[in-house]
Amino acid sequence: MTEMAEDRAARQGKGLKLDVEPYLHMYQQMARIRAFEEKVNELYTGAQMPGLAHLYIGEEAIAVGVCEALAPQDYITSTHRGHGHCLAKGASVDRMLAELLGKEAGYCRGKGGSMHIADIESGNLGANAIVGGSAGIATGAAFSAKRLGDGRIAVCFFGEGALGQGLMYEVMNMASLWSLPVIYVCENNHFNEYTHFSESTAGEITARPKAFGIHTETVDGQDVRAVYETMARLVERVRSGGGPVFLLCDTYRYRGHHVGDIDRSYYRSKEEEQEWMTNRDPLKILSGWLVDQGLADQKIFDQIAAEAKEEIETGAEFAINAPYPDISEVDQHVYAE
Ligand SMILES: Cc1ncc(C[n+]2csc(CCOP(=O)(O)OP(=O)(O)O)c2C)c(N)n1
Repeated sequence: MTEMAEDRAARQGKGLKLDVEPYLHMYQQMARIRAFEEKVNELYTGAQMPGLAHLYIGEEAIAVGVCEALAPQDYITSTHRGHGHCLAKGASVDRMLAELLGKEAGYCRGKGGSMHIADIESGNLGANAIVGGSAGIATGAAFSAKRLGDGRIAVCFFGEGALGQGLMYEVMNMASLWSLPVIYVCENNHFNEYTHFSESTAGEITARPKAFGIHTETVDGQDVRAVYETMARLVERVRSGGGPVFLLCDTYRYRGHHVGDIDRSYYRSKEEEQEWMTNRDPLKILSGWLVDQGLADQKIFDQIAAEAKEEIETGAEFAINAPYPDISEVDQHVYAE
């Protein structure tokens, strides 16, 4: 049983109220990610941000539920849709926004942009513009952790589209053979760019890791409590030498594939989007549950949203006013040896 589940059982047994703080913290993390992404959209549409960004709005419960179950020293790798993963693992809003705006204070001195944020201090080995690209990095990190015996584990976030990449199968094979401490977290938001996953992925997704003998579970990616509790159990299993696992999360991105993908009617309906936003929203699911339990009221959620917005606005102001890197360093820090 996870710590939160134990606490729940113990308190319910004694007729005590649940400890609300961990849940409010998860709500706050999701609200921060949403406010961040809304700001990115605003910066893009206001022509203040160069390049594109792929928004994570709608998928927040996965990044938060997963990262809450990890230790600070554990590794993650991320994707082109990576802002939520970076924030959930502890990246700074200021430095992320500075990176998106091409400023020197950014995580890559402004030379990587949205899809290349890495933050070694928080264990984030990097977002990756290559679909499936980070699977090798996460599996390599797990291999190093096992060799060093340092107790770390690695989480590899990826979209279901990455299952079309051969690298995924090479690494799952190695991870299984060598019993590596790695968790493959597949975020199935139903689309690869503008194509429904049923048109690009044959058979059952879960059959693929199972073919390598990898323990596989499925979770509702809109329910942060379910993601957290599943992950906490899986983390314990992997950390204690149980070998790799694969977690399939069912989710949905509310916005376009990227910020410029406005008219989506040719590949999905407005009704479908509305259904997810109304009935499957991760923030509403958690707040609704907390209210039902008598643990919180709407005032708290409004306050958290206002604080998140303020933090993001302050970060954006910092990033907008920050200097660009000097022209003399245009060819520096862009090549890894
Ligand atoms: C190797 C590679 N092929 C194609 C692309 C172009 N591309 C960028 S995102 C994307 C779809 C990815 O879908 P998925 O992995 O499910 O992630 P999602 O965007 O749904 O989060 C594609 C095909 C790429 N970046 N890298």
